[in-house]
Amino acid sequence: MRKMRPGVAVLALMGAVSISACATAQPGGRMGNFSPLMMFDLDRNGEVDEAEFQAAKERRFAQRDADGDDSITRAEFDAANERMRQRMARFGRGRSPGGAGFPGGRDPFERLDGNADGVVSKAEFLENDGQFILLADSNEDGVTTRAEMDELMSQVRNYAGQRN
Ligand SMILES: [Ca+2]
Ligand SMILES: [Ca+2]
Ligand SMILES: [Ca+2]
Repeated sequence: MRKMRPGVAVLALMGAVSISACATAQPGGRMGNFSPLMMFDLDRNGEVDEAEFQAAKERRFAQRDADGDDSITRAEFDAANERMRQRMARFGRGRSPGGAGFPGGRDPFERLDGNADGVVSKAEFLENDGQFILLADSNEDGVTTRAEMDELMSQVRNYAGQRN
């Protein structure tokens, strides 16, 4: 019995994973082995457990909260994304992953901003960031493995292919 359906939930994820979907569309590049799991796999052992997931979200929040006031403005969020784009460009990717809009529809900032007040609080970020990690944990053992993430990614790609 499969818990996950490649439908609404996957569609909701597509904004979050659009960067990796672009990366895997270029299998010959050096980013061909990129997985969104890596953004949370702090010890690089190929899986993310619950404590690591929380720690990674704390770190990701701190990376985006440039002025350290425990909230992320749109400007801070955009600046952090720009830094990520530049880092990915150094990995040899010619195309900017942020340039093509968000195939999932919703802007990632709006998805994080739960109460839509234009600012992402730390509580909102910790609640909403990286939900695809939880969704990918198909056997619900609290650990998301690279294989589980690859499975989710292939479902997202299949679903995107059906829509195009
Ligand atoms: Ca890990
Ligand atoms: Ca801030
Ligand atoms: Ca699992």
